[in-house]
Amino acid sequence: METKKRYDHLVKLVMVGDAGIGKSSLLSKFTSGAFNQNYLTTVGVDLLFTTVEVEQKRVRFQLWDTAGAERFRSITASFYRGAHVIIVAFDVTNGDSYMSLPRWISEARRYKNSECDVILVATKADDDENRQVDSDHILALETTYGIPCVETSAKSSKNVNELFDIIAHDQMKKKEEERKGIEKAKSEKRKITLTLTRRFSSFACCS
Ligand SMILES: Nc1nc2c(ncn2[C@@H]2O[C@H](COP(=O)(O)OP(=O)(O)O)[C@@H](O)[C@H]2O)c(=O)[nH]1
Ligand SMILES: [Mg+2]
Repeated sequence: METKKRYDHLVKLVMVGDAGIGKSSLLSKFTSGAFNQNYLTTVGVDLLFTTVEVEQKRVRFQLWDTAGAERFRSITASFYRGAHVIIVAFDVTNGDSYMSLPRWISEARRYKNSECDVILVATKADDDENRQVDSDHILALETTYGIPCVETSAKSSKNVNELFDIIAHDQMKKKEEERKGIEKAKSEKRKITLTLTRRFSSFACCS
């Protein structure tokens, strides 16, 4: 019996950034809707799946968490391979994680495919009391790197679904355009072949 495909588009997304900045919390909030203050350090679990619907199409997310490897800077090229989206994250309550961004961004740019998008995500936007990175610094990031930045909070849910919704929309549009591009290229090739055949046949007829 034929099994029905459970999604229309698959998006491989990897998330990087310093340890303890809330990467696992954000991914788990998005996939399960839950936030756990005592979230344990990610050990072993490094892959989550979830599907969202965008304009009657199902976009399947394959979400790669670092499984604690970022602690030892032991993330390898294979982690980034085939990613459609890389989220480089930092924590607004942790200035060091903001200072680490250039390193993470250059690593992402080194390993990513040319088609892969990089997005900056600020985490823990709910925690005003401990905030060290203000919105002006975040805006400056966008200008410096030419990469969009979104402020989120896994705790308050701020921009969590919105972030992944935008990514899903973007990726879907990109894939549809790619598909149309391929179809257009195919039909143009057909046109060229047809013109050639016509030219040759008229040539043949007059010889
Ligand atoms: N206030 C606040 N704390 C958060 C948020 N997200 C994560 N945390 C806390 O930050 C700590 C590290 O989170 P975790 O997701 O394990 O970070 P990771 O090492 O980057 O995966 C945990 O104690 C979380 O409860 C958030 O949005 N707001
Ligand atoms: Mg983690």
